[in-house]
Amino acid sequence: MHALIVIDVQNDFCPGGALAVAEGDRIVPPINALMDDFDAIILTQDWHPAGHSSFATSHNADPMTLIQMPYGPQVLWPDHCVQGSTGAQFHADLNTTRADLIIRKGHNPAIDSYSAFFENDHQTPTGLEGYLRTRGITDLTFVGLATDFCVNYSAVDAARLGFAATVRLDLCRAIDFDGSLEAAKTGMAKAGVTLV
Ligand code: VGL
Ligand code: ZN
Repeated sequence: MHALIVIDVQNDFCPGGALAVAEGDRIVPPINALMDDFDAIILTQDWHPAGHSSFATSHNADPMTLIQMPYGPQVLWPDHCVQGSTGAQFHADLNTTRADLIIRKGHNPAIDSYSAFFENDHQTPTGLEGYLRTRGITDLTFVGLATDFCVNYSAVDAARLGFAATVRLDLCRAIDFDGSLEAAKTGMAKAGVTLV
């Protein structure tokens, strides 16, 4: 069983959004077209409460600066993907009808969650691993936003958990903050993720 995992294709990560990723919207039609090739479709949705601890505004700090949190370093982001907001909705053209599961992450006010599997403490599970295992899904292909953050963390966790993990780099787009894209590619390859 091979699942397509579509990471955070939401308005705030697309041009015009609060944390816009260049060309983030360009991947939507080819992702829709790819869905027919998979046994299962899973979407993730970044889903933060207002005042989330990953927001720069919560610390009176500038966006894109780094702070130390109890679980390690954390980039402070512009307010984005606030629960129930238009920015948190999926891109209007994304085919959400085909989705078997939508997993929401980042809802814990105190911990960010880049990965679809674990919050950024690397311990608190989202439940996705259990869902995949009980459905007999062994192979995962990742697409979506952003290559260097949520796709990267999700794919690395998947490989560490023993899933066969592939990232379609052509169907991802990156924030590329301070060398983060190159570091992510190196880290994913080292973790055993297949980069296509
Ligand atoms: C993401 C930064 C903050 C992502 C989510 O989807 O890559 N990046 N929240
Ligand atoms: Zn976020």
